[in-house]
Parts: sequence; structure tokens; C-alpha cells
Amino acid sequence: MTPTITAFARSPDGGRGLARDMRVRWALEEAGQPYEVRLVSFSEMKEPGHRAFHPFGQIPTYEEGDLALFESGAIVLHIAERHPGLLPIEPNARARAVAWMFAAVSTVEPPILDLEIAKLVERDEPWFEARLPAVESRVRARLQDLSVRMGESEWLDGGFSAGDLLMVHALQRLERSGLLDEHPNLAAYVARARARPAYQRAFEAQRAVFTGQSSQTR
Ligand code: GTB
Repeated sequence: MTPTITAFARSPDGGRGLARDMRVRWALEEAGQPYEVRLVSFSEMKEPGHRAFHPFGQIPTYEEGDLALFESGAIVLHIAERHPGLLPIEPNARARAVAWMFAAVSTVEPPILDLEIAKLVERDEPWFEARLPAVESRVRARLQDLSVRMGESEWLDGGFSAGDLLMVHALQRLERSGLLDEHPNLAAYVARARARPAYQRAFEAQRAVFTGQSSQTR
């Protein structure tokens, strides 16, 4: 059964692939699975119809037959568990890849989001300039540790996995901050992942929504 995901009808990023439907699209492309897209406006997201799928009135959601899911990490895990290509078969390697998925969404991404929110929402606050260095330093601490752990490895742990997918999608939000470039191995890691054909297909699909060329079926 072809799943349906939801995405912003008008993404505030202008199609740069930063919204979280991108990671679901990317996982589906890595898995070679077709999907449909239902675009929702900001007001539709808060209506009961959408909240039936997402309690917090957000995107992305994922519907497949009787199953309705929210939370991009859980959706990517669901896709990775059902299709080859995103999780290793060997049980211990698989458990480690899942650990990297959690590390991406619960250890690395939160300080990145905090920095983004600070720059987007708090810029006019009188305390903005005073707080910024602390926010940046929390991001730097995570990048430093990740950079040391990765060294010159191609991926986080063996072959490309759903852990890399979520990690790269979190890291790419730093693109314009310059912080990623302080670690050439991390900048190369993100570039390597984004060069994958599946990433490129997902990126073009979400960008087509912005340029008005989306078919809403992949
Ligand atoms: N933990 C949830 C998940 O991973 O699925 C978080 C989902 C979430 O934050 N969804 C956002 C949303 O629906 C879109 S992705 N926001 C609307 C709302 O809460 O009312 C976050 C996002 C939004 C915009 C950009 N951007 O423009 O660059 C990047 C990321």
C-alpha cells in the first residue's frame, strides 16, 4: 500500500529541505518506496482533521492503511524496519544504528534547534547578543564530540544507515551558521550524504512544492 505523508503547503525555508518531511521523503527514496504527499497549510495543521493524525498539529505525518504515525524519527524507523537499506541485518549493528537515530534527534538536534530559534525569534530581544555565545557553544560541544567520534569514517557506524540520515538532516540546518565548517570531516560527511541519489530525489520533490511543480505522488 502506498503511504501518504504530509508536508508544508508553503515551507518557510523556501524549499531548502529543512522541514522534517524531507527526512521521511529521503528514507522512502532510500528504501525505493513510492509515496503520496498531502500538503497542509499552517491553519489546516491545527484543525481537528489533521490533529487526528498529529496530536501537536505539525508535519510530517505518515498514513499507510490502518497505520497513522507522527514524529519523523518514528516514521523513519518504521520505514527502515520494513524495507532493506536503512538498517543493518546483524542485530548488534542494527541496535547501534538505532542508537545513532536517537542520538541525532535527542542529543545533537536540540541545541541546533535552540540556536535556530534564537536567531529567528529572539533576535530583537535585549538579551539576544548576551545569550547567543552560550547557545553556540552548546552546538559546538556536540559538533566537537561528533567530529572526534567520526574521525575520517565515511558513516557513523559501518555502512550508511537511518542514523546517518537523521544526523545529516539535523546537521544541515547549520549550513548558514558556519559552525559545521569548523569541522571539515563533518562538513564532508554532510556533503557525502547529500550527494546520494535518494537525497537528491527527495530534495527535488520537496523543492517542487515550492516552485509549484509538485505532482504530490512520487
Ligand atoms: N519532533 C517532531 C518531528 O520530528 O516530527 C517535530 C515536528 C515539527 O517540528 N514540525 C514542524 C511543524 O509542523 C515542521 S519541521 N511546525 C509547525 C507548527 O509547529 O505549527 C520544523 C521546521 C520548520 C521550518 C523550517 N524552516 O523553514 O527552515 C525548518 C524546520
